[in-house]
Amino acid sequence: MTIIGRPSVGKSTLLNKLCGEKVAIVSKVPQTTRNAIRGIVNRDEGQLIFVDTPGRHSSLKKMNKKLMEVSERSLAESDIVLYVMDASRAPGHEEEEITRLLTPFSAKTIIAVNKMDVPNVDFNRIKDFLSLHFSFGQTLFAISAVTGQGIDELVSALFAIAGEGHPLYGEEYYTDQETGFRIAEIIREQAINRLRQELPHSLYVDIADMEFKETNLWVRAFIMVERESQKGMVVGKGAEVIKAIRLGALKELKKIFDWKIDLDLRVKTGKDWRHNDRTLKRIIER
Ligand SMILES: Nc1nc2c(ncn2[C@@H]2O[C@H](COP(=O)(O)OP(=O)(O)OP(=O)(O)O)[C@@H](O)[C@H]2O)c(=O)[nH]1
Ligand SMILES: [Mg+2]
Repeated sequence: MTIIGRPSVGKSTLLNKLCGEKVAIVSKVPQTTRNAIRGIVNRDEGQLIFVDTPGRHSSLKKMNKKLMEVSERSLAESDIVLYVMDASRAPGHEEEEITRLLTPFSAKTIIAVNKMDVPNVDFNRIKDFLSLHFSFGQTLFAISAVTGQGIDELVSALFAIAGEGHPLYGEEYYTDQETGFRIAEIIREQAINRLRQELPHSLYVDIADMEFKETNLWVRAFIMVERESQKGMVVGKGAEVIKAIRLGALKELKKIFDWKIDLDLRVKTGKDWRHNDRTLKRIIER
């Protein structure tokens, strides 16, 4: 099933909570997720497969259009849609566009209103919006992907409507992402969380080389920026920023993988990569 919603509503945080593992990266910066990211939930009732998608945002920029295609493709392939909304923000123009997009799928859509842990959230504001713009029937869940409030009820409801089927993955799987992609994403998350302004949107991570050397996994990765002038900001004074990104990434990777990882991390310019069709295709469609 597809997890869909506008940027920063907590889709990736929810996916991680559902799977009990860090499957997708999370940040305060909107449009963190750039790919369809699969998370697998195994319970006594069976298996559910979730696909996290890039936040729906209205912009005609080349990269945004590619990101929007990712969620539309996933939507078309899904039996169930999990529409995530943010209780702490008023629904606006973007939310109206999402309800329009989801109208043909309304019979198979479940709505989760996230961030219910934020003080003074206005749940009724969301209800009123939905009754105006969407036929949502009984399927509205108040949750917090951070505290876990309402998650069990949501999962039970999802199992109930998913019906019986054969598990696609072995029980030990919680995602199907390749190692190189996960490493690149963790590095990107650490970079996003340490950089400001436009920089988080201006970068991607390229794994140039990856090789097992006895018990260690040796990785050479590049943080790719759009312009030569951005390199200095990623490196920082006395290389402080890139060192912090590297150490932060190693700490996170240690939680995910059993092997020791040697990470050679550098910064490189991929001039105007956000306007390059081939690069966009490679990093978004994969
Ligand atoms: N208080 C609170 N914050 C949350 C909750 N869920 C997510 N957040 C925060 O909201 C921000 C965005 O979370 P993400 O999970 O990256 O949001 P997303 O919808 O995947 O965003 P995109 O990938 O950009 O579309 C992060 O700072 C999260 O910590 C929640 O239930 N409560
Ligand atoms: Mg996300």
